[in-house]
Amino acid sequence: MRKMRPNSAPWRAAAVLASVLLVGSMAACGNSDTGGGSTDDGKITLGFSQVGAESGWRTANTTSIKEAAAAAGIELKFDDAQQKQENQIKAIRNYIQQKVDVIAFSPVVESGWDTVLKEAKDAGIPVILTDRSVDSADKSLYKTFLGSDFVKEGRLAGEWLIEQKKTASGPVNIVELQGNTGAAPANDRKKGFGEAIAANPNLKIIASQPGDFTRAGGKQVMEQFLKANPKIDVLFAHNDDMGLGALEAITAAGKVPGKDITIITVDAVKDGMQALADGKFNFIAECSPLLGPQLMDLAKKVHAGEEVPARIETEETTFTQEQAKEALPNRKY
Ligand code: GYE
Repeated sequence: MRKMRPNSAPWRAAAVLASVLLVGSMAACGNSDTGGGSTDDGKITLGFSQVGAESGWRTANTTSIKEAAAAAGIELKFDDAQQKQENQIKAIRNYIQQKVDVIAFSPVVESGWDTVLKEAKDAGIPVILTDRSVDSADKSLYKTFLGSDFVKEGRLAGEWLIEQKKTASGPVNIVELQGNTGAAPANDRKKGFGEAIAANPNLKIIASQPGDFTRAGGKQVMEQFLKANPKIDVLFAHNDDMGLGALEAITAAGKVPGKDITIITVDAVKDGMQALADGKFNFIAECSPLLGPQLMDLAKKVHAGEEVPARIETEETTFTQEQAKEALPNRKY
């Protein structure tokens, strides 16, 4: 298992090299006197199916992928599936038909991919999973999975809460806003958090519902939670956006976020970090969306038939309110 920060030196070096090559090839294109063949010949076409545009994380991820493709001289075909598996399957089938060199996608849910992945394999097109994984038993259906350890993120969130509540003598009522049903980060963050808080029987999840990773979803479900439960001590939201939506519901209910209700989220996008620095959130487990440069590097490697690690894990950290204040000025997303 290889761990590398997306902005670490080797990746930066790769990005610089890629842009040098790109500029070089563009210069060659512009010079018709060279007599050489089309420089487009060697250009890799990558078909990418994105989940949607549901969150700040997703927007940053899409930007990272588009910028990295341009920098690496890769022709990107991009499709936004609007959080629907059927749209992703359609996009992947289109890419197969168009005979792209490499297919990459971030699966909206974990199951139900075997048929389309088999079609890509039969067509000889390598597939890279990025951000989220699939539950296919046949690991030969894709080359690698690049992304975070979502179970760990949930566990880090739960461990922080255990530490905060270690002296609690009575019940601590927790509500949970889950990501979209069936998504790897929803399943895994729930699992990691649940396992960590099991260490203290006072900590109880009294309600847990999907808010689909959106602000609107977070707000709406939090309103229901507040109506149904007079005593809520903690909110664990599977991403910043749902936590930000929930803030509105909490304030409207006359409670003070970050004080009356402890709020823990995942991602650490700018708006989430601002809420943390402002004392409205209490803790964030980071999840980096800056996967573009690594993805382009992998696309080149699998296209060249090179072996790549089966799993590449993104390195991430956690933030308290104080740490958020320090990190905010340099936050890239
Ligand atoms: O946490 C959430 C987004 O798959 C890691 O999807 C991603 C998650 C991210 O909508 O904000």
